Amino acid sequence: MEYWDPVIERMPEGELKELQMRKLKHVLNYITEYSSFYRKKFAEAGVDSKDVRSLNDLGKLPFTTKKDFRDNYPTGMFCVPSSQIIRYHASSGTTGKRTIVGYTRGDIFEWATSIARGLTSLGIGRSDVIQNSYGYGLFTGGLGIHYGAEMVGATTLPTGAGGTERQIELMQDLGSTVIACTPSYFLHIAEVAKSMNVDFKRDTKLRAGLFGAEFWSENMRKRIEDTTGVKAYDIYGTSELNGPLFMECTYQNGIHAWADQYIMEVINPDTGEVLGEGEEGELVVTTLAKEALPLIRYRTGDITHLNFEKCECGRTHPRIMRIQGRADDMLKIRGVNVFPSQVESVLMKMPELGDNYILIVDREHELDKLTVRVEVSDRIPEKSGDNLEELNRKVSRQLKNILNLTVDVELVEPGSIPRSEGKAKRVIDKRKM
Ligand code: DLL
Repeated sequence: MEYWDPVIERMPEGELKELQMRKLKHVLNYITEYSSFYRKKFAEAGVDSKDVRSLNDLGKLPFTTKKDFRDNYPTGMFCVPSSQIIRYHASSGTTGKRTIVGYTRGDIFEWATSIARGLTSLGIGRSDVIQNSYGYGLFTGGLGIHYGAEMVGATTLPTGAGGTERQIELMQDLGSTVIACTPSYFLHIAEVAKSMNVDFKRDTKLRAGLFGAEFWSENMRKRIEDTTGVKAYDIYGTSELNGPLFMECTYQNGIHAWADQYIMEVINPDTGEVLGEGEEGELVVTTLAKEALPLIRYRTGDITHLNFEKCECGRTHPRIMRIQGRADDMLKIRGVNVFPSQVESVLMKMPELGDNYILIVDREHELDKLTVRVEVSDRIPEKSGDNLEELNRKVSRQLKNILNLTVDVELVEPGSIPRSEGKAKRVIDKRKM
Protein backbone atom coordinates (compact mmCIF):
# COMPACT_ATOMS: atom_id res chain seq x y z
CA MET A 1 0.00 0.00 0.00
CA GLU A 2 1.36 3.38 -0.98
CA TYR A 3 0.70 6.63 0.85
CA TRP A 4 1.14 10.20 -0.27
CA ASP A 5 1.78 11.29 3.31
CA PRO A 6 2.30 8.14 5.40
CA VAL A 7 2.77 9.98 8.70
CA ILE A 8 -0.43 12.01 8.49
CA GLU A 9 -2.58 9.36 6.80
CA ARG A 10 -1.76 6.67 9.38
CA MET A 11 -1.60 8.95 12.43
CA PRO A 12 -3.08 7.28 15.53
CA GLU A 13 -6.51 8.60 16.43
CA GLY A 14 -5.39 10.32 19.62
CA GLU A 15 -2.63 12.27 17.90
CA LEU A 16 -4.95 13.16 15.05
CA LYS A 17 -7.43 14.62 17.54
CA GLU A 18 -4.68 16.67 19.19
CA LEU A 19 -3.65 17.96 15.80
CA GLN A 20 -7.25 18.84 15.00
CA MET A 21 -7.64 20.73 18.26
CA ARG A 22 -4.45 22.74 17.65
CA LYS A 23 -5.59 23.60 14.15
CA LEU A 24 -9.12 24.39 15.27
CA LYS A 25 -7.79 26.91 17.81
CA HIS A 26 -5.74 28.48 15.08
CA VAL A 27 -8.73 28.74 12.72
CA LEU A 28 -10.87 30.28 15.44
CA ASN A 29 -8.20 32.90 16.18
CA TYR A 30 -7.81 33.49 12.48
CA ILE A 31 -11.50 34.10 11.80
CA THR A 32 -11.82 36.26 14.89
CA GLU A 33 -9.15 38.46 13.40
CA TYR A 34 -10.00 38.36 9.71
CA SER A 35 -13.68 37.46 9.28
CA SER A 36 -16.25 40.16 9.90
CA PHE A 37 -18.82 37.55 8.84
CA TYR A 38 -17.93 35.14 11.69
CA ARG A 39 -17.45 37.91 14.26
CA LYS A 40 -21.02 38.95 13.56
CA LYS A 41 -22.34 35.37 13.41
CA PHE A 42 -20.75 34.42 16.73
CA ALA A 43 -21.91 37.63 18.39
CA GLU A 44 -25.47 37.03 17.20
CA ALA A 45 -25.34 33.46 18.55
CA GLY A 46 -23.90 34.77 21.83
CA VAL A 47 -20.82 32.55 21.64
CA ASP A 48 -17.16 33.30 22.01
CA SER A 49 -14.62 31.19 20.18
CA LYS A 50 -12.60 31.09 23.44
CA ASP A 51 -15.34 28.81 24.83
CA VAL A 52 -14.09 26.07 22.53
CA ARG A 53 -11.62 24.19 24.75
CA SER A 54 -12.08 20.70 23.34
CA LEU A 55 -13.29 19.17 20.09
CA ASN A 56 -16.62 18.41 21.76
CA ASP A 57 -17.13 22.14 22.32
CA LEU A 58 -17.35 22.61 18.56
CA GLY A 59 -21.06 21.89 18.98
CA LYS A 60 -21.43 25.23 20.78
CA LEU A 61 -20.70 27.11 17.59
CA PRO A 62 -23.39 28.08 15.09
CA PHE A 63 -23.72 26.41 11.70
CA THR A 64 -22.75 28.00 8.41
CA THR A 65 -25.17 27.42 5.53
CA LYS A 66 -25.53 27.97 1.83
CA LYS A 67 -27.84 30.85 2.70
CA ASP A 68 -24.89 32.62 4.35
CA PHE A 69 -23.07 32.45 1.02
CA ARG A 70 -26.06 33.95 -0.74
CA ASP A 71 -26.63 36.66 1.86
CA ASN A 72 -22.97 37.65 1.58
CA TYR A 73 -22.72 37.32 -2.19
CA PRO A 74 -20.27 37.49 -3.83
CA THR A 75 -17.24 37.64 -1.51
CA GLY A 76 -18.51 38.89 1.85
CA MET A 77 -17.30 35.75 3.66
CA PHE A 78 -13.71 35.97 2.39
CA CYS A 79 -10.93 36.47 4.93
CA VAL A 80 -8.30 37.80 2.55
CA PRO A 81 -8.21 40.76 0.13
CA SER A 82 -8.71 39.98 -3.55
CA SER A 83 -4.97 40.49 -4.17
CA GLN A 84 -4.43 37.20 -2.28
CA ILE A 85 -7.03 35.29 -4.29
CA ILE A 86 -5.53 33.37 -7.19
CA ARG A 87 -8.70 31.67 -8.42
CA TYR A 88 -12.48 31.86 -8.26
CA HIS A 89 -14.99 29.08 -8.81
CA ALA A 90 -18.76 29.19 -8.62
CA SER A 91 -21.46 26.63 -8.02
CA SER A 92 -24.00 26.15 -10.76
CA GLY A 93 -26.79 27.58 -8.63
CA THR A 94 -29.29 24.88 -9.53
CA THR A 95 -30.85 25.10 -6.07
CA GLY A 96 -30.77 28.90 -5.80
CA LYS A 97 -28.40 31.77 -6.48
CA ARG A 98 -24.88 30.62 -7.30
CA THR A 99 -22.21 30.70 -4.61
CA ILE A 100 -18.74 32.12 -5.23
CA VAL A 101 -15.62 30.54 -3.74
CA GLY A 102 -12.07 31.89 -3.81
CA TYR A 103 -8.69 30.32 -3.17
CA THR A 104 -5.29 31.57 -2.04
CA ARG A 105 -2.13 29.89 -3.30
CA GLY A 106 -2.06 27.91 -0.06
CA ASP A 107 -5.68 26.79 -0.53
CA ILE A 108 -4.97 25.44 -4.00
CA PHE A 109 -2.00 23.54 -2.61
CA GLU A 110 -4.04 22.00 0.23
CA TRP A 111 -6.83 21.08 -2.19
CA ALA A 112 -4.45 19.40 -4.63
CA THR A 113 -2.79 17.58 -1.70
CA SER A 114 -6.14 16.15 -0.66
CA ILE A 115 -6.71 14.79 -4.17
CA ALA A 116 -3.10 13.57 -4.40
CA ARG A 117 -3.57 11.50 -1.24
CA GLY A 118 -6.74 9.97 -2.69
CA LEU A 119 -5.17 9.16 -6.04
CA THR A 120 -2.19 7.55 -4.33
CA SER A 121 -4.57 5.45 -2.21
CA LEU A 122 -5.89 4.05 -5.49
CA GLY A 123 -2.40 3.36 -6.79
CA ILE A 124 -2.79 6.11 -9.39
CA GLY A 125 0.44 7.90 -10.23
CA ARG A 126 3.10 8.56 -12.84
CA SER A 127 2.24 5.64 -15.06
CA ASP A 128 -1.40 6.67 -15.38
CA VAL A 129 -3.22 8.78 -17.92
CA ILE A 130 -6.19 10.47 -16.25
CA GLN A 131 -8.91 11.46 -18.66
CA ASN A 132 -10.61 14.25 -16.81
CA SER A 133 -14.15 14.53 -18.11
CA TYR A 134 -15.49 16.72 -15.33
CA GLY A 135 -16.41 20.18 -16.53
CA TYR A 136 -13.55 22.71 -16.57
CA GLY A 137 -14.41 26.31 -15.83
CA LEU A 138 -16.43 27.69 -12.96
CA PHE A 139 -17.38 24.15 -11.86
CA THR A 140 -14.75 22.87 -9.43
CA GLY A 141 -14.66 19.31 -10.81
CA GLY A 142 -12.28 19.80 -13.74
CA LEU A 143 -9.54 21.93 -12.22
CA GLY A 144 -9.89 20.23 -8.83
CA ILE A 145 -8.97 16.81 -10.20
CA HIS A 146 -6.46 18.36 -12.59
CA TYR A 147 -4.20 19.91 -9.94
CA GLY A 148 -4.23 16.75 -7.81
CA ALA A 149 -3.45 14.60 -10.85
CA GLU A 150 -0.49 16.81 -11.77
CA MET A 151 0.72 16.71 -8.18
CA VAL A 152 1.09 12.90 -8.28
CA GLY A 153 2.78 13.17 -11.67
CA ALA A 154 0.04 11.42 -13.63
CA THR A 155 -0.51 12.50 -17.22
CA THR A 156 -3.67 14.56 -17.43
CA LEU A 157 -5.92 14.48 -20.45
CA PRO A 158 -8.17 17.49 -19.82
CA THR A 159 -11.05 16.63 -22.12
CA GLY A 160 -13.67 18.27 -19.91
CA ALA A 161 -17.29 17.16 -20.23
CA GLY A 162 -18.96 16.49 -23.57
CA GLY A 163 -17.86 15.54 -27.09
CA THR A 164 -18.50 11.92 -26.21
CA GLU A 165 -17.21 10.31 -29.42
CA ARG A 166 -14.02 12.34 -29.19
CA GLN A 167 -13.65 11.20 -25.56
CA ILE A 168 -13.77 7.59 -26.72
CA GLU A 169 -11.29 8.14 -29.54
CA LEU A 170 -8.80 9.96 -27.30
CA MET A 171 -9.19 7.32 -24.64
CA GLN A 172 -7.99 4.72 -27.13
CA ASP A 173 -5.37 6.86 -28.88
CA LEU A 174 -3.68 8.09 -25.70
CA GLY A 175 -4.26 5.04 -23.54
CA SER A 176 -6.27 6.57 -20.70
CA THR A 177 -6.12 4.33 -17.65
CA VAL A 178 -8.40 6.40 -15.40
CA ILE A 179 -11.48 8.44 -16.14
CA ALA A 180 -13.02 11.09 -13.89
CA CYS A 181 -16.62 12.17 -14.48
CA THR A 182 -20.12 11.84 -13.07
CA PRO A 183 -21.31 8.21 -12.94
CA SER A 184 -24.27 9.08 -15.16
CA TYR A 185 -21.97 10.57 -17.79
CA PHE A 186 -19.76 7.51 -17.68
CA LEU A 187 -22.77 5.30 -18.38
CA HIS A 188 -23.52 7.52 -21.35
CA ILE A 189 -19.91 7.25 -22.57
CA ALA A 190 -20.23 3.47 -22.26
CA GLU A 191 -23.43 3.54 -24.27
CA VAL A 192 -21.86 5.59 -27.07
CA ALA A 193 -18.76 3.37 -27.01
CA LYS A 194 -20.97 0.36 -27.59
CA SER A 195 -22.59 2.03 -30.59
CA MET A 196 -19.06 2.69 -31.94
CA ASN A 197 -18.24 -0.96 -31.38
CA VAL A 198 -15.62 -0.06 -28.80
CA ASP A 199 -15.29 -2.53 -25.96
CA PHE A 200 -13.56 -0.99 -22.93
CA LYS A 201 -12.00 -4.28 -21.90
CA ARG A 202 -10.75 -5.14 -25.37
CA ASP A 203 -9.99 -1.76 -26.91
CA THR A 204 -8.89 0.52 -24.05
CA LYS A 205 -6.61 0.52 -21.03
CA LEU A 206 -9.23 2.04 -18.78
CA ARG A 207 -9.09 0.43 -15.34
CA ALA A 208 -10.56 2.92 -12.86
CA GLY A 209 -13.17 5.65 -12.68
CA LEU A 210 -13.46 8.50 -10.17
CA PHE A 211 -17.19 8.97 -10.02
CA GLY A 212 -18.98 11.61 -7.99
CA ALA A 213 -20.59 15.06 -7.99
CA GLU A 214 -24.01 13.37 -7.80
CA PHE A 215 -25.49 10.58 -5.71
CA TRP A 216 -25.16 7.05 -7.00
CA SER A 217 -25.90 3.72 -5.41
CA GLU A 218 -23.95 0.54 -4.70
CA ASN A 219 -26.08 -1.17 -7.34
CA MET A 220 -25.05 1.47 -9.86
CA ARG A 221 -21.42 0.73 -8.94
CA LYS A 222 -21.97 -2.96 -9.55
CA ARG A 223 -23.64 -2.28 -12.87
CA ILE A 224 -20.78 -0.03 -14.04
CA GLU A 225 -18.14 -2.57 -13.00
CA ASP A 226 -19.98 -5.55 -14.48
CA THR A 227 -20.75 -3.95 -17.82
CA THR A 228 -17.51 -2.03 -18.42
CA GLY A 229 -14.85 -3.82 -16.35
CA VAL A 230 -13.83 -0.43 -14.94
CA LYS A 231 -13.40 -0.26 -11.14
CA ALA A 232 -15.74 2.43 -9.89
CA TYR A 233 -14.59 4.64 -7.00
CA ASP A 234 -16.65 7.21 -5.15
CA ILE A 235 -15.34 10.77 -4.89
CA TYR A 236 -17.01 13.49 -2.87
CA GLY A 237 -16.83 17.21 -2.31
CA THR A 238 -18.77 20.42 -2.59
CA SER A 239 -17.74 23.67 -4.17
CA GLU A 240 -18.13 25.60 -0.90
CA LEU A 241 -15.59 23.32 0.79
CA ASN A 242 -13.31 23.25 -2.27
CA GLY A 243 -14.71 20.94 -4.95
CA PRO A 244 -13.81 17.26 -5.32
CA LEU A 245 -11.93 16.53 -2.12
CA PHE A 246 -12.13 13.01 -0.76
CA MET A 247 -12.24 9.58 -2.36
CA GLU A 248 -12.37 5.90 -1.59
CA CYS A 249 -9.30 3.70 -1.48
CA THR A 250 -9.04 0.35 -3.24
CA TYR A 251 -11.13 -1.27 -0.47
CA GLN A 252 -14.17 0.68 -1.72
CA ASN A 253 -15.54 0.97 1.76
CA GLY A 254 -16.15 4.64 2.46
CA ILE A 255 -14.57 7.91 1.43
CA HIS A 256 -11.46 8.93 3.38
CA ALA A 257 -12.00 12.41 4.78
CA TRP A 258 -8.69 14.01 5.78
CA ALA A 259 -9.02 14.87 9.46
CA ASP A 260 -5.92 17.08 9.56
CA GLN A 261 -7.66 19.37 7.05
CA TYR A 262 -11.33 19.00 8.01
CA ILE A 263 -13.49 18.07 11.00
CA MET A 264 -16.51 15.92 10.14
CA GLU A 265 -19.73 15.80 12.12
CA VAL A 266 -23.12 14.31 11.37
CA ILE A 267 -26.17 16.06 12.78
CA ASN A 268 -29.90 15.53 12.94
CA PRO A 269 -31.00 17.87 10.12
CA ASP A 270 -34.17 18.84 11.97
CA THR A 271 -32.79 19.56 15.43
CA GLY A 272 -29.11 20.27 14.77
CA GLU A 273 -28.13 17.74 17.44
CA VAL A 274 -24.77 16.02 16.90
CA LEU A 275 -25.20 12.30 16.17
CA GLY A 276 -22.91 9.44 17.10
CA GLU A 277 -20.75 7.28 14.86
CA GLY A 278 -22.83 5.23 12.44
CA GLU A 279 -25.98 7.30 12.87
CA GLU A 280 -27.37 8.71 9.67
CA GLY A 281 -27.87 12.44 9.31
CA GLU A 282 -26.54 15.56 7.61
CA LEU A 283 -22.81 15.93 7.07
CA VAL A 284 -21.33 19.07 8.65
CA VAL A 285 -17.76 20.07 7.91
CA THR A 286 -15.32 22.51 9.55
CA THR A 287 -12.24 23.49 7.57
CA LEU A 288 -8.91 23.50 9.41
CA ALA A 289 -6.56 24.70 6.71
CA LYS A 290 -8.42 27.09 4.44
CA GLU A 291 -7.26 30.68 4.21
CA ALA A 292 -9.58 32.53 1.83
CA LEU A 293 -12.82 30.98 2.95
CA PRO A 294 -12.58 29.05 6.20
CA LEU A 295 -15.91 27.51 7.17
CA ILE A 296 -17.13 26.61 10.62
CA ARG A 297 -19.68 23.79 10.81
CA TYR A 298 -20.76 24.06 7.20
CA ARG A 299 -24.02 22.20 6.59
CA THR A 300 -23.49 20.28 3.37
CA GLY A 301 -27.13 19.13 3.09
CA ASP A 302 -25.87 15.61 2.34
CA ILE A 303 -27.24 12.62 4.20
CA THR A 304 -24.72 9.99 5.27
CA HIS A 305 -23.04 8.42 8.28
CA LEU A 306 -19.44 8.35 9.43
CA ASN A 307 -17.17 5.42 10.17
CA PHE A 308 -14.24 6.19 12.49
CA GLU A 309 -12.69 2.72 12.38
CA LYS A 310 -9.25 2.33 10.89
CA CYS A 311 -9.58 1.21 7.27
CA GLU A 312 -7.99 -1.99 6.03
CA CYS A 313 -5.66 0.19 3.97
CA GLY A 314 -4.13 1.49 7.19
CA ARG A 315 -5.57 4.99 7.04
CA THR A 316 -6.96 6.23 10.32
CA HIS A 317 -9.06 9.16 9.13
CA PRO A 318 -12.87 9.03 9.30
CA ARG A 319 -14.79 7.70 6.35
CA ILE A 320 -17.89 9.24 4.82
CA MET A 321 -20.14 6.34 3.90
CA ARG A 322 -22.30 6.27 0.77
CA ILE A 323 -24.20 9.56 0.45
CA GLN A 324 -27.93 8.83 0.37
CA GLY A 325 -28.83 12.13 -1.29
CA ARG A 326 -29.37 15.68 -0.19
CA ALA A 327 -31.75 16.47 2.65
CA ASP A 328 -33.52 18.81 0.23
CA ASP A 329 -33.77 16.05 -2.44
CA MET A 330 -35.96 14.03 -0.17
CA LEU A 331 -39.45 13.83 -1.58
CA LYS A 332 -42.50 13.69 0.60
CA ILE A 333 -45.09 11.65 -1.25
CA ARG A 334 -48.40 11.26 0.53
CA GLY A 335 -46.53 11.64 3.82
CA VAL A 336 -43.88 9.04 2.97
CA ASN A 337 -40.22 10.09 2.70
CA VAL A 338 -38.61 8.97 -0.53
CA PHE A 339 -34.98 9.42 -1.49
CA PRO A 340 -34.31 9.12 -5.22
CA SER A 341 -31.33 6.95 -4.22
CA GLN A 342 -33.69 4.29 -2.85
CA VAL A 343 -35.43 4.14 -6.20
CA GLU A 344 -32.09 3.93 -8.00
CA SER A 345 -31.01 1.02 -5.82
CA VAL A 346 -34.06 -0.98 -6.87
CA LEU A 347 -33.82 -0.15 -10.57
CA MET A 348 -30.10 -0.83 -10.93
CA LYS A 349 -30.54 -4.31 -9.47
CA MET A 350 -32.78 -5.35 -12.34
CA PRO A 351 -30.89 -6.40 -15.48
CA GLU A 352 -34.07 -5.98 -17.56
CA LEU A 353 -33.83 -2.22 -16.99
CA GLY A 354 -31.50 0.31 -18.60
CA ASP A 355 -29.24 2.82 -16.83
CA ASN A 356 -31.49 5.86 -17.12
CA TYR A 357 -34.49 6.86 -15.09
CA ILE A 358 -36.34 9.89 -13.83
CA LEU A 359 -38.80 10.48 -11.00
CA ILE A 360 -41.79 12.66 -11.78
CA VAL A 361 -43.87 13.98 -8.93
CA ASP A 362 -47.26 15.51 -9.53
CA ARG A 363 -50.51 16.13 -7.72
CA GLU A 364 -53.69 14.44 -8.93
CA HIS A 365 -57.04 15.02 -7.21
CA GLU A 366 -55.17 16.67 -4.32
CA LEU A 367 -53.02 13.55 -3.90
CA ASP A 368 -49.30 13.29 -4.58
CA LYS A 369 -48.39 10.93 -7.35
CA LEU A 370 -44.93 9.52 -8.04
CA THR A 371 -44.14 8.19 -11.47
CA VAL A 372 -40.89 6.35 -12.06
CA ARG A 373 -39.99 6.51 -15.73
CA VAL A 374 -37.24 4.06 -16.60
CA GLU A 375 -35.74 2.76 -19.81
CA VAL A 376 -35.81 -0.94 -20.53
CA SER A 377 -32.43 -2.45 -21.23
CA ASP A 378 -31.26 -2.77 -24.82
CA ARG A 379 -29.71 -6.05 -23.70
CA ILE A 380 -33.21 -7.55 -23.53
CA PRO A 381 -34.21 -8.66 -27.03
CA GLU A 382 -37.82 -9.66 -26.25
CA LYS A 383 -39.90 -6.54 -25.67
CA SER A 384 -43.39 -7.76 -26.44
CA GLY A 385 -46.47 -6.28 -24.73
CA ASP A 386 -46.93 -9.20 -22.35
CA ASN A 387 -43.32 -9.16 -21.26
CA LEU A 388 -43.44 -5.44 -20.68
CA GLU A 389 -46.58 -5.68 -18.59
CA GLU A 390 -45.04 -8.41 -16.51
CA LEU A 391 -41.85 -6.34 -16.09
CA ASN A 392 -43.87 -3.28 -15.16
CA ARG A 393 -45.61 -5.23 -12.41
CA LYS A 394 -42.30 -6.57 -11.15
CA VAL A 395 -40.72 -3.09 -10.93
CA SER A 396 -43.81 -1.69 -9.17
CA ARG A 397 -43.76 -4.54 -6.67
CA GLN A 398 -40.08 -4.13 -5.85
CA LEU A 399 -40.42 -0.36 -5.48
CA LYS A 400 -43.41 -0.81 -3.20
CA ASN A 401 -41.43 -3.21 -1.01
CA ILE A 402 -38.67 -0.68 -0.48
CA LEU A 403 -40.63 2.56 -0.42
CA ASN A 404 -43.83 1.40 1.19
CA LEU A 405 -45.65 3.39 -1.42
CA THR A 406 -47.50 2.58 -4.61
CA VAL A 407 -45.85 4.26 -7.57
CA ASP A 408 -46.66 4.40 -11.26
CA VAL A 409 -44.01 2.79 -13.39
CA GLU A 410 -43.53 3.88 -16.98
CA LEU A 411 -41.23 1.68 -19.05
CA VAL A 412 -39.77 3.56 -22.00
CA GLU A 413 -37.53 2.77 -24.97
CA PRO A 414 -33.74 2.73 -24.53
CA GLY A 415 -32.34 6.16 -25.37
CA SER A 416 -35.53 8.10 -24.71
CA ILE A 417 -34.55 9.81 -21.44
CA PRO A 418 -32.22 12.80 -21.96
CA ARG A 419 -28.55 12.10 -21.13
CA SER A 420 -26.37 14.46 -19.16
CA GLU A 421 -22.68 15.30 -19.48
CA GLY A 422 -22.55 16.53 -15.90
CA LYS A 423 -24.95 16.02 -13.02
CA ALA A 424 -27.97 13.98 -14.09
CA LYS A 425 -31.41 15.40 -13.45
CA ARG A 426 -33.27 12.64 -11.64
CA VAL A 427 -36.35 14.41 -10.31
CA ILE A 428 -39.02 16.61 -11.83
CA ASP A 429 -41.29 17.90 -9.11
CA LYS A 430 -44.29 19.41 -10.84
CA ARG A 431 -45.83 20.36 -7.50
CA LYS A 432 -43.23 23.10 -7.26
CA MET A 433 -43.81 24.45 -10.77
O1 DLL B 1 -19.98 18.46 -7.32
C1 DLL B 1 -17.76 18.85 -6.43
C2 DLL B 1 -17.32 17.57 -7.03
C3 DLL B 1 -16.78 17.54 -8.29
C4 DLL B 1 -17.38 16.40 -6.29
C5 DLL B 1 -16.32 16.35 -8.84
C6 DLL B 1 -16.94 15.19 -6.80
C7 DLL B 1 -16.39 15.15 -8.09
P1 DLL B 1 -21.03 21.04 -6.20
O2 DLL B 1 -21.39 21.30 -7.62
O3 DLL B 1 -20.98 22.18 -5.25
O4 DLL B 1 -19.60 20.39 -6.11
O5 DLL B 1 -22.04 19.94 -5.66
C8 DLL B 1 -21.87 19.38 -4.39
O6 DLL B 1 -22.93 17.31 -5.07
O7 DLL B 1 -23.31 18.54 -1.74
C9 DLL B 1 -23.63 16.44 -3.00
O8 DLL B 1 -25.01 16.70 -2.87
C10 DLL B 1 -23.32 16.10 -4.43
N1 DLL B 1 -22.20 15.14 -4.47
C11 DLL B 1 -20.91 15.38 -4.72
N2 DLL B 1 -20.20 14.23 -4.70
C12 DLL B 1 -21.07 13.24 -4.40
C13 DLL B 1 -20.96 11.83 -4.21
C14 DLL B 1 -19.23 19.19 -6.67
N3 DLL B 1 -19.80 11.18 -4.36
C15 DLL B 1 -22.98 18.39 -4.13
N4 DLL B 1 -22.09 11.15 -3.89
C16 DLL B 1 -22.83 17.72 -2.79
C17 DLL B 1 -23.26 11.78 -3.73
C18 DLL B 1 -22.35 13.83 -4.24
N5 DLL B 1 -23.42 13.09 -3.91
